[in-house]
Amino acid sequence: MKQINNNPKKKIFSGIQPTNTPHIGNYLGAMKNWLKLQDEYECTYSIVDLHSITVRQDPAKLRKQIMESFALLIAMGLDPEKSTVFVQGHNPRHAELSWILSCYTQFGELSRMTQFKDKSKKNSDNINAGLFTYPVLMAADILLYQADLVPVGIDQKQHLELARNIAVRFNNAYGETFTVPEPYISKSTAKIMSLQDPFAKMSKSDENPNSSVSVLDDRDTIIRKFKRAVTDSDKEICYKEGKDGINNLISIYSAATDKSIEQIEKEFDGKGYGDFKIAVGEAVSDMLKPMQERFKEIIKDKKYINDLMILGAEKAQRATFKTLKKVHKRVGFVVL
Ligand code: ATP
Ligand code: LTN
Repeated sequence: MKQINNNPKKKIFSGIQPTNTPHIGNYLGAMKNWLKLQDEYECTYSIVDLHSITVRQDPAKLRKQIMESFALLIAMGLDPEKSTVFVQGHNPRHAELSWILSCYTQFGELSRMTQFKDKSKKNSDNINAGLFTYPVLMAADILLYQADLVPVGIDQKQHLELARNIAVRFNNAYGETFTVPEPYISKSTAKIMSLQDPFAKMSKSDENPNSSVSVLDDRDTIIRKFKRAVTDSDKEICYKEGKDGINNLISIYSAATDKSIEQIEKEFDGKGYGDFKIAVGEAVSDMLKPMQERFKEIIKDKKYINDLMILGAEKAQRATFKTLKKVHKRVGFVVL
């Protein structure tokens, strides 16, 4: 008899590019939420290697970073049995659905994507077609797994909006095929700013190493980077308009310690920026320590990582067979 599940868990999909070691912006803006959601939802998390080659990568370095990013997700506490943790390129259905959805996406829509505009300015010698169609691949990632929710930082909101539009357009043309996904964005950590420029997002591709804290930085490096963080010439540690550097540090400290802004303002009442910056560095280092220790163990065991990648690939492929077949039928392909 067919089992009827009246209360299926809602589905989550998210991804991170293996372009560099994740920074605390990636961790607080996205990855930490991934962990929080894994018990309540059916989660699928991916190292999106296909996305990363829209910008030139050194092959040996990319391979190492895919292994490391995957190991970090496990070290962070994602459970590969409970959730699906996999490398995007290990499930060929992403690229296949991406092609189909690109025929349901307008050139004008893609031209409006602010990340495309920013990245083409930064990589003016390599404005390739992949950089332009990248949001379609992201839509395919999400829609292929029928995700209800997508935990990301605020910079991905526009891409998610596009994924929703593509889903609605396809559903309207062919009948219900895709779940229309919602963004899941944590307010206080949606956009962690650069430590060197509080008006720019902390970014993996920033050339200044002092602008971001990698999740694998050691304690001394973390504290040194926070000590050098650009703030203002004021003295008061409080969260208010115009104090962008301090506001960013308060958000980071709050996320690392689970203290509220009021508690933090009270704690540092009468103290100077110097003390506060050291406290933020220490708190961030404490937050990252368990993950760093597990990472050191996992990364030594290549077979373990490989086996988990195979498990993830199998689960990802199994989860997407039905949806892609349905899409083929709906558009009129001959399904064997
Ligand atoms: P780049 O800046 O080089 O494009 P990235 O730092 O944005 O890279 P991604 O792998 O593209 O890294 O992003 C992974 C996740 O981290 C996404 O959900 C993204 O929204 C989130 N994220 C990235 N930067 C920040 C940030 N500064 N604050 C909060 N979340 C962020
Ligand atoms: N585009 C995202 C990474 C990404 C993603 C996804 C995030 C690729 N596919 C699907 C959420 C869901 C980025 O550059 N941060």
